[in-house]
Parts: sequence; C-alpha cells; structure tokens
Amino acid sequence: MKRLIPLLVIGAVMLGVGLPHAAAQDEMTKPAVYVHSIWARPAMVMDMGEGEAEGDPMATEEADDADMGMDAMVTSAAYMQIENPGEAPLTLVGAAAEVSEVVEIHEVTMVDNVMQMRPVEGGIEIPTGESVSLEPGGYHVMFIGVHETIEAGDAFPITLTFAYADDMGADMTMDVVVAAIVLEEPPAESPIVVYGAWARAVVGGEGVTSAAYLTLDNRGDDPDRLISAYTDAATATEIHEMKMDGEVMVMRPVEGGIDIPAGETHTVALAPGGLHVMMIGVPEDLVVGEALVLTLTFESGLEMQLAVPIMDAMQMMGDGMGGMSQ
Ligand SMILES: [Cu+2]
Repeated sequence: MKRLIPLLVIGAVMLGVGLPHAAAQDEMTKPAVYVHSIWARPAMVMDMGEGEAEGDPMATEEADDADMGMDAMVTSAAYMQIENPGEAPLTLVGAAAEVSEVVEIHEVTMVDNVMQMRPVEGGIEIPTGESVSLEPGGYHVMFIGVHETIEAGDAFPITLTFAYADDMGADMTMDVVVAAIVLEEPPAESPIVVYGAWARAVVGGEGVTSAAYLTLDNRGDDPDRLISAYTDAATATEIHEMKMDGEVMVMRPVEGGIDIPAGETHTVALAPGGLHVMMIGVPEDLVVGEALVLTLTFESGLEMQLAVPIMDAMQMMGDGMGGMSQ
C-alpha cells in the first residue's frame, strides 16, 4: 500500500487540484491486486453458423448443438495470475468484456471421469499474500457467444470485479481493468512480470503522442534492463523519463534503458510524472474500451508481449487508484 501514496500525490499535482479528503480516504481503502500474464484463446466466428467453433475444446460440442439454424455459440477463455499483496482477502466475483454476450468465471472439474466446466459458486478467493492461477484445465474467465473472430496477436480489455470487506467490515466491490493478449498457447514463464498496465486514450492524428504505464517486477535472481518497447499503434516508441530541469518539467529518452534490479528492490513503476513508454506519432484514435499490444525487450534477450488497456488519463490520475493499484 505504501507505494500508492506518492502516485496519488503525483496525480493530484498533475491535475492541479487537491483531492477532496473524503474521496482520498475512500481510495486509500481500496485493496491492491496484481494481475499479470493475461492471455486468451483465439476464437473463430464462422459466417452463417456453418462449421464448428474453434478455440475451446468444449466449444465443438456446443457448435454441434447449434445446427438448428442458430449461429454456433463461439467461446473463448482467458487465463491469468491474480495476486493479493494486501491484508484483506479478495474474491473474483465477476468479469465483463465486449468480445462476448456472456462472461462467466468458470472452473474445470472431473465428474465421473468426464471433464466438465461450470461457473464457480461464490467466485474465486484470492487469499492475502497469495497468488491464484487461472489456467487451462482449471479456473478461467469464459467468454460465451463471441461476436467476432479473435486471433493470435489481438488484444482486448476485461473488467474484473473483486469483492472485499472494507476497514469497517462493509461489503465492497472494485473493478480492475486489464487486457488479454490472444495466443495459441500459454506464454512462456518469465522472471519478469508486468502488472497495472494502461495507456492514455487520445484522439489520433499527426504529431499526436500518448504514453503507457506499467509496473515491472523482477522475480528472478538476476538484474535485467528494459532496453526497448514497441507498439504498432505508434510510429515510434521510446522509453522516457520526466524530470524537473530547474523549474521546468522535461521528458527525455532514458539513456541505456531502465534497470530492473533483482532481490529486495525488484519492482520498477512506470507512472505518470516519471518513467513511461512514450508513443510518438499516434495516427489512429486510442479509445477507452480497447487495448493495444506492447512488446518489451530486455537486455537479457527476454522479449515480452502484453496487452495494455486504453484508459482515460483524468480518471486514472484523479480517482483511478483502482487502475494504479492493479
Ligand atoms: Cu515521453
């Protein structure tokens, strides 16, 4: 929780406003949750309801059932790691996404030697200090009735709803927006994980810039260094830092990249007012409710592809601790 306070101050300073005390209090009690390694299966939407749905082993059966003149019920699933670094238990109680009619929290279980999946009663508990894995064959976020084909390399946002009890014991919920990258198979395990990613919404055009923010967490034994970033949403992508130069706030490329230490000081936050992934030349609109794909390259040779949800900057910096505390 300590990490969040400077961010809130920076956000308030950047907006040139003081936050109402009550609002600030309210934000402080929002628990942190780290969601990372988020990916989803491809799903093929056929024309005219012919053929079989792809993307989920369970979908074939459903597609056969749909031969009665109805469109095949195309499904997909998203997987991720959810960590609770705080002191109160969290429960993942729901999810929403625009890719499908219905989004449910599911689990796969064996019933009489038959694999079945069904909604998780009461949601998935994320105990304090623990990490819960949503992975093929287990828990997943299920998309039922996918509207449009999603294929490897696509990205889309998902809103996760967590339930928790506040300091007074009242039942609360918070929404956390993340984004999934569509992959044919699970991403490789990596010593560096990324959470809390978001990119600033902008109206595209000549000379337009935007930025992406995220937290890098090095869980390996060796230090590494973020040396470059790439997204096809921008003409050029650079790693920048913002600094006071006398009285003036300036930003410039970070020489040699960003150190990601191992051991005690293993996290590095890219956040408004500091380090950021700079997108220079954004021809198309970056719209809230969509996501972009970002590739991060590290000195060790590690290359990481992730989906970054596009968010409203005022909301993220003003009252958006939910986003920053991801
Ligand atoms: Cu910049």
